[in-house]
Amino acid sequence: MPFLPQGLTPQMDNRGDKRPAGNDSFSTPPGTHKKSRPSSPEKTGEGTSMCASETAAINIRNARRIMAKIKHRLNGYKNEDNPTKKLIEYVREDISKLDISIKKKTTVGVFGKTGAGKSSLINAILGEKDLLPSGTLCACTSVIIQVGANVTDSNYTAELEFISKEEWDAELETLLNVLSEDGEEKDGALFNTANEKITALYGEDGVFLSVEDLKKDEHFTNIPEFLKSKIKKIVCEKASDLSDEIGCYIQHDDSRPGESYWPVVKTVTIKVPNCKDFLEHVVLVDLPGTGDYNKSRDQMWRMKLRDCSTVWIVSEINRAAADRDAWEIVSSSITDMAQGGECSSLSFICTKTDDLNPQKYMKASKLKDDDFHITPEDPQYGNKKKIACIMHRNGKAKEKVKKQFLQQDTIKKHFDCDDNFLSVFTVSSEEFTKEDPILNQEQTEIPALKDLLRKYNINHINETTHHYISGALGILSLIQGSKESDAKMMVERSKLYATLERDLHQALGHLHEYCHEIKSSLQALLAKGASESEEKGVETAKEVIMSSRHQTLTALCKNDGFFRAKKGVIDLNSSLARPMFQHINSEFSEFFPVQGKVTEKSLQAKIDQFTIITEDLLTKYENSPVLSHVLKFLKIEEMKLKKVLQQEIVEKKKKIYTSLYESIQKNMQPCYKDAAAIKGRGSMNKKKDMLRDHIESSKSEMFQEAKRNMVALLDRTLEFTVEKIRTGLMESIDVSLLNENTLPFMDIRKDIELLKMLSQE
Ligand SMILES: Nc1nc2c(ncn2[C@@H]2O[C@H](COP(=O)(O)OP(=O)(O)O)[C@@H](O)[C@H]2O)c(=O)[nH]1
Ligand SMILES: [Mg+2]
Repeated sequence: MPFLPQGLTPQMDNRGDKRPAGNDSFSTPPGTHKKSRPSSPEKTGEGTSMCASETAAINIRNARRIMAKIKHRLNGYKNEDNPTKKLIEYVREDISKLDISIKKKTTVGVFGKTGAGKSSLINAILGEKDLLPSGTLCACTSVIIQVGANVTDSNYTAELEFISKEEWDAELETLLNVLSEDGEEKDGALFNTANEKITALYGEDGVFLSVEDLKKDEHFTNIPEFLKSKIKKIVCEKASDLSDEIGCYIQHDDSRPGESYWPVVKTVTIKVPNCKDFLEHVVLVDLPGTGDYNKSRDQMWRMKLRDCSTVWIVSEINRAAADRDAWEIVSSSITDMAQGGECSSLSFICTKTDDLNPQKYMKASKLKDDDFHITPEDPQYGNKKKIACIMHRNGKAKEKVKKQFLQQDTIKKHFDCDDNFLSVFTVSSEEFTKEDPILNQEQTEIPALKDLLRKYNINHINETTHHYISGALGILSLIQGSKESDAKMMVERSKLYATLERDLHQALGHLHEYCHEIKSSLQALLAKGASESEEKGVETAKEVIMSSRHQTLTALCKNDGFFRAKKGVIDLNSSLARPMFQHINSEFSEFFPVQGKVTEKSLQAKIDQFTIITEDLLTKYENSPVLSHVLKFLKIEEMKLKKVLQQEIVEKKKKIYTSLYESIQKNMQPCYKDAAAIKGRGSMNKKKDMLRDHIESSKSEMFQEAKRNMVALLDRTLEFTVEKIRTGLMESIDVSLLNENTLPFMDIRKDIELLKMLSQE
């Protein structure tokens, strides 16, 4: 069958890709700067998701109102006796706690080389073609840009965070060193970056100034915030104004030497109005792939990456299928995304799909007009041909990228890659933004990406809403369960208390056993890994040292063993630690999976299974007018506790995993510092010797210490988990069963009915 391109054959489906049918411009909220697009067919796909988020938002508002009323009514009981007062206080506090966010924002990491089209893509998604500056030839800055929604007013804002003045002073020394190197030791890429940084900040003559002169505050009168280590805030009414203002902080501009400040900027956080529906709980982070050896920016880069729940790899469609670099960036940072992070899916985004010459494309692909069912007589022939070619190439690119992904062994090894793990998009930001596009919006696939963001946003809202409403119902159950307390009931209460206390003790015992098992298992793997690191790790590290050029070596030392060069990452600590990591990686992923799939062996599974409020118990007390409510309250408290733990464990597991690396880095640090300070003739060899000697002399202790630290951290996390469940549940059990306190009668049947209705929507 000949290939029938989309758009020409409306009856065809989306060929299995994940794009939901939807057309963007017709459901943008009022006030969004969007022009109408007559060439696009109107669809309502997005409408449903908008409604869902709106409903959830209304529900949570209503639930809050109900709970505020309850709190207010509790205020009326001021003169109660002591135990009751305490109970009232507990309930009031519990209501306030419902508002504490249980979920952090979803971070989307946008990866890609300079020029790949990241900024244009983000602009297109935001519907703000002028927001992020795009397209300058030498935009090789390494500023991290975060974009989120401004939900408070209609301004465009930016917050700039600078590196510290001390750090810049230290970097200046390195930069001048790089610039003064000559002959064989000169490293072109480093030299250019150093040159650019100095000229950007100080102008053309900067390179002739001494370190002392360059350090002077007078160069920074335009950015007093940098000297004071403060955040600089910029607020504008229009996107283009903000773009103009932030340009000099994020972009290199050859034509304005001395007026760019990007070398001292660490992150820029931009907030955009009118995008609440897809960015309220989502942050897009532009993670530039270019390297320059700035320590704190590198740390920030890794920290941000560890926070990403999904990563977008952006690459031009022309290169996409063969873009080794794009996969390389991911592979080289894989553990910061997997075990050391919380990434659970990847999207590969092929950009600039409109950039195509139909004649050449058809010739190269051996395609004829017939294949596209078009004839030159058609008045729309030219456009139809181009659209057909674009869609044809898009289809092919998707296949190729997916095929290529199958060969990415590193990535596959670290992630549990099911069919949903990778999605591929073929986008044209240009066509999406143009006044007279030939592709309709759907074909540009920008709406599909926006839908993806919207989905993250809605998930967040739904989860928060669910948490609030079920928590509120729990509290109301407690109120209902605290209003009757004759002698007979007190006996019943004590009986239930004893049962729960016993069951809790028992269940925690099982959890403890499990913790012990995973601890010993990790310990054993680490021990094996440590002895292998002593051999193989040390060997590889020495090779890295020996094969590094002088400036790379210096950069490596200045940057505590980690250097993100333009060509890729060089990491001495990783080389040392690799065998240890290799030994634990797969088991570690089993204990702490992040991809929503809770493996049998995982701590999360054990927590999920943990319960002392069993179905049997609920049935047994089903008809008790008081205790049935108490149990409902406890069940919900238990659920809430588990939910909070789930998030905390993800954060803790990242720390456990990275502790291995950090231990080794810490052990090496004094040596890096000393080596970096060696100057003068023959300094390269002296540096190499120093590094090798240190590794050799400390290897027997270094890896053992890393092992001990990791096990200790794991131990603390497990202990924390068990203790949190114990104290949390015991407190709830105490408050609901132990005391003779009763709440004054409050008729809350209506409120419960209302909340139940909200929870079902
Ligand atoms: N034809 C075409 N050009 C694009 C598209 N997206 C970006 N570009 C161009 O590609 C260049 C680099 O884009 P930019 O967004 O700055 O890339 P970044 O460095 O990854 O942020 C600019 O000249 C853009 O105009 C697109 O969809 N189609
Ligand atoms: Mg850019």
